[in-house]
Amino acid sequence: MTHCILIGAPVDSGQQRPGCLMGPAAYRVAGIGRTLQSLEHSVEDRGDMTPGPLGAESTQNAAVRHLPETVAWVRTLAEAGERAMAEGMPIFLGGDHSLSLGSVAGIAAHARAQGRPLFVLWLDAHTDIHSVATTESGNLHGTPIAYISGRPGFEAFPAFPAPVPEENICLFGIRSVDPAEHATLEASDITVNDMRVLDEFGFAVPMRAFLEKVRAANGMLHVSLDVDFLDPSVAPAVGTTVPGGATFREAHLVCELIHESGLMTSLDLVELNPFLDERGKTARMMVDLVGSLMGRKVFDRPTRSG
Ligand code: NNH
Ligand code: MN
Ligand code: MN
Ligand code: MN
Repeated sequence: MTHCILIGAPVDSGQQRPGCLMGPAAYRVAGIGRTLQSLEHSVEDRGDMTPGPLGAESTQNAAVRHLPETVAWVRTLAEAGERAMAEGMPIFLGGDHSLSLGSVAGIAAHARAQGRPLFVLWLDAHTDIHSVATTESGNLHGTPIAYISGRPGFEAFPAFPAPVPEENICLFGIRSVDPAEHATLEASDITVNDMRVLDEFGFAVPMRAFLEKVRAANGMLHVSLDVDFLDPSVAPAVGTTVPGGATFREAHLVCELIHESGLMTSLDLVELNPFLDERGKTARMMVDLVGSLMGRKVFDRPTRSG
């Protein structure tokens, strides 16, 4: 049994299509609390966070939008995340992906205090490794991987507490990479499981390889699940759909493997835009995936082959 701490993060400032701020409400309506309770977990809903007072942060990059608001969210969510880690498993209900600038900062601070390495699994169509200084779209939801891996360009933000080593980061489901991101990743030790890799090896083999690395290091595992990891046919409610994503079964398999590993210590659910949904379909899909991540299965049996 896990003590699940729901943290509403109605962040909408990291991209330009309003609606992600309705995400936390949609997850509650779709039954995230009931789903977790039905799996025998205890659930504590801390409600929706609000960002602290805005500062006067600025950047040379004129494209960047909502910098002070994003920095304010980072402070609020980092504090909420660090506090929740001491008491259970934080589940951040987003909100766009810029919320992970804050959630992972808080979790990294906790992991450092515990003296344990942190690993990050990024389930996403995108690599989100722009820096504030170089993003061309100016949408800060495209930057968290750069911040958490300790890259430069985040002078306006609180210093990242304990940068996550590149070898501990796994991007999974990738199929949309901007040129600057491509160059950064080519020169890094971040694992990029793009769809080409997943088509050839399937989802299970690369996922197990990463989970084994986490286990061998006695690491903590943060999972960041972007709605656009999924194929638009099963998850239309996201501003940045990209064709060719994880199917219903592939996504559940990934979640089941993560659950069986017993390694996940925190979770973000990001980019759901309920305004774009079809009668709650995507919100329900995401809640169902949380069910698989937290132990729902058809039969209880050892599932490793052999
Ligand atoms: N790479 C693009 C940008 O920086 C898109 C990022 N959009 C996402 N990320 N949805 O997951 O604007
Ligand atoms: Mn705006
Ligand atoms: Mn993302
Ligand atoms: Mn994405």
